[in-house]
Amino acid sequence: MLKLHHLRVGRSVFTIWLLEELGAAYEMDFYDRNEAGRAPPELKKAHPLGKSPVIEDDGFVLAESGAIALYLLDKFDSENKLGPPTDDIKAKAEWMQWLMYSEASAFAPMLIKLLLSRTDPKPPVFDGFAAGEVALQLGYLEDRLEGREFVMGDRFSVPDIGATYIAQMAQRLGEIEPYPNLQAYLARNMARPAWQRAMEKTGG
Ligand SMILES: N[C@@H](CCC(=O)N[C@@H](CS)C(=O)NCC(=O)O)C(=O)O
Repeated sequence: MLKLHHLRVGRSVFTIWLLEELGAAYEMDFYDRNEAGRAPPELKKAHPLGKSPVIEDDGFVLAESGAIALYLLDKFDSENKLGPPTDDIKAKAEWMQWLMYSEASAFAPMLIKLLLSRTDPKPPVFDGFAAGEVALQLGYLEDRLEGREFVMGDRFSVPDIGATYIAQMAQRLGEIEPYPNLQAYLARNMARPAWQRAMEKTGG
């Protein structure tokens, strides 16, 4: 059976959410962060980077949320409920852009902001960069969600999982307040039964 290596608390819960959306059969190994908030060394037995999520499927090991998501779609989404549009290469490319966006452009400024929240005094160069970039990325998502229920329109699909991760980070960092579309989007996605099941299975 497919196994997910899940580090508490972190982005692998979003892979669990996808597995739940897909109705996939899977098992989990759980890991807890150390006092410094880092992954324990045992996770390196699953994958050399020692990060989570990592999946194992019949001896095949795969890291990176986006790549894992595409593999899970190929394996479990035969009706293409959560995958890209298939009849228009531009719509498909746009879907890919949103899939990659959360781990690429959006994540780095959020991580800098998170690290700064644990730093005192804050180096002005980093502080200024993070403030501007977080506003740029969250403003971009906010504009994208104007008149749209999900990032690709009226259909929930895999890029919404990463975008929800960014929205949740924004909320945890106290940055979401100026963005009403993003707040409503986060609430809407976290009300989904599959998200609720992921919360129950991981303890939140
Ligand atoms: N780009 C990777 C990032 C993986 C990653 O950094 N995961 C974090 C959890 S949110 C982690 O394992 N951190 C533990 C550490 O670096 O010690 C992905 O999308 O899966």
